[in-house]
Amino acid sequence: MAENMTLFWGSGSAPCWRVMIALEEKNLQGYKQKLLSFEKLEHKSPDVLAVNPRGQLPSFKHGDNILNESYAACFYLENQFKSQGSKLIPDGPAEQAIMYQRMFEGLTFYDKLGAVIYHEYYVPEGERLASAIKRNCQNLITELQLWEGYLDKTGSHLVGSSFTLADVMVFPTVANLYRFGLSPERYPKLAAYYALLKDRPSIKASWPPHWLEYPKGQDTLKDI
Ligand SMILES: N[C@@H](CCC(=O)N[C@@H](CS)C(=O)NCC(=O)O)C(=O)O
Repeated sequence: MAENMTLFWGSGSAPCWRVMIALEEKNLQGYKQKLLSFEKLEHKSPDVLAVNPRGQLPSFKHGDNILNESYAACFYLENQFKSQGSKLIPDGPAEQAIMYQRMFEGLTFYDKLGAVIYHEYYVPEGERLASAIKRNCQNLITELQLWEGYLDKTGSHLVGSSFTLADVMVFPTVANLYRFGLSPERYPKLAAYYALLKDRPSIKASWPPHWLEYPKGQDTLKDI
């Protein structure tokens, strides 16, 4: 069933990881895949541009259906393979409301994280402003406190005790926090969430290969 699916992806990219977790959860192993190098600009190759004119990853195809947005691909997979593998959208209105809310808040969380960890990458040295760095860090701290509070209420996963699309979307962001040196002691609920999910089979099977190859990450977030 997965043979007519193709995924172009990059190691460590949270959006790519979301799609890979969803594919695993829906038992869609065996899809065609190509791991591309951002450094070598392989995401701007003709093969990717044919699927995704922005030249971004993930770029995903199922038959003739193109889904090059991670959220779109994950919703599609859940809806097309509803009765296969894990059920990722709960039925209850209260659970669904929290799930949708957390999924989309997850985009803000990812943006605020990106503003801190990619600052040096995007802003040339002479143009970096201490005030912007401070504001970006403060924005990230606000997010971390919010997510600590959410996890404090739910206890384990983002929507109560079952794994949902909210976890598919947000876990890769949380894993990046630790890859970039967040203190587990300062944010204990996030640390417990990370510890709970990091060995889940779908997550383990799709763990970024370069993180396995080079287990030591960066310490960008150590003082956050
Ligand atoms: N909204 C897209 C974002 C995808 C995205 O930003 N991908 C990054 C890698 S994490 C990328 O391809 N960046 C290269 C570029 O924009 O040229 C999604 O959720 O799939």
